[in-house]
Amino acid sequence: MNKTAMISGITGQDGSYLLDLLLSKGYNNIVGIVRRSSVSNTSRIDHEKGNSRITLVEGDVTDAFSMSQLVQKYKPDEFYNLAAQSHVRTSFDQPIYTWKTDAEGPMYILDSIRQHSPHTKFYQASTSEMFGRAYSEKDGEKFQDENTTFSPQSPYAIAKLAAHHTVRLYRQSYDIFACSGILFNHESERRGELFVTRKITKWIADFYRWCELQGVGIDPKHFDLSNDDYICKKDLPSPLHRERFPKLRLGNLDAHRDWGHAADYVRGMWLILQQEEPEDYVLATGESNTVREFLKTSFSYLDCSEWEGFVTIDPEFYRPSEVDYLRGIPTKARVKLGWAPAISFKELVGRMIKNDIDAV
Ligand code: NAP
Ligand code: F7E
Repeated sequence: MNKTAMISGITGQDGSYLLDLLLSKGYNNIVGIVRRSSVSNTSRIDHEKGNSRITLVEGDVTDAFSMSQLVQKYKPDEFYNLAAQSHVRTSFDQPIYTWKTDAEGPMYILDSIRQHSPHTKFYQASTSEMFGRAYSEKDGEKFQDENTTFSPQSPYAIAKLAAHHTVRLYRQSYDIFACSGILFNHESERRGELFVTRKITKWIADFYRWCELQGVGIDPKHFDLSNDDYICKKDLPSPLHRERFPKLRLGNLDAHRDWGHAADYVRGMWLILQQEEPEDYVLATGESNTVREFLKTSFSYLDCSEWEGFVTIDPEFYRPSEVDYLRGIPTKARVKLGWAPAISFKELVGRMIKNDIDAV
């Protein structure tokens, strides 16, 4: 297929799955924008190292000059802007940096397209975080879809909402094929280790291996759990004895999220750019679970039902403002794109647990 796609954020979770998808679709040139870094940041795409259909170029979305140069040089058929400071908690500590990357970055790219490559189709990674505390209600059920109002609750969500409006403005004002996918949480075996799902599955995998070394199963009966910080093997001289394992430290376990698998969601991104008309779409599973349910399902894969004693609630991981309930209804994507997620919540958790256990 004689098509050039440009991906910012190619080294991230979604960028790496999108790369796999576009290669499978036969794109003959995929240009990935990589930030300069003192150590390699390409581990998620190294499995495609040496593929002549991939060109990696240095660039940063906060640098308008570099965006303009790249768009002018490659004039891509499609531009997927996945680059972002994507961690919500971090955005409270680094709001300006988040704004520059997540709000100004997309504007630089869109304006480069307007000036130098108006035929380029543009995809923006919008987010369910833009809904914040807002929801719609039908028959007593809460949900969000394309008609739900926005009520952002973090610097991250505010920056993403600014970008979302920028996309709409450039589409309406300059006739650019620019679309936003409003994606609900999607995770995977390649998820960053500071997001709650991967933090949980990685901790469980490490703990599982540690238990194996101790010659015991994951069962509270083998442990003294009275210490807030450590899980100690029973019948040892003191809790400071070396045979102890740090507890899993988490914040709010009651937040609801609509979790899907990233491989399904990048397929949706691609479909959005293959339509006749540029439009915005919600991609979600329609199912919402709490962090507590994610924990329960994760531990259940190791036949452990009494996991509470392994977890410590740490105020450090609470946010100044929380998004309590997210459940997306992707009817528009199902009807217009023919999109539906193939991987269930339970399968997602199982895949992440297996991957982390295999990796330890
Ligand atoms: P991720 O794993 O954190 O990846 C972010 C990517 O952006 C990385 O490749 C990162 O590069 C790159 N990046 C950050 N700042 C940059 C800059 N200034 N210039 C160029 N590249 C930069 O995020 P993800 O989960 O794949 O998410 C992809 C996009 O979807 C993000 O925009 C995110 O906000 C959005 N989103 C994600 C979800 C989700 O649940 N995953 C849901 C809705 C929307 P390094 O590798 O060098 O750090
Ligand atoms: O938090 C709670 C936390 O950081 C999920 C990003 O991809 O999805 C992601 O944002 C929930 C929150 O994801 C910990 O308070 C409890 O309620 O995994 P998260 P997120 O904030 O939902 C959206 C759609 C995006 O767009 C973002 O880019 O889990 N939680 N304890 C914790 N969260 C973290 N990170 N760490 C904890 O220890």
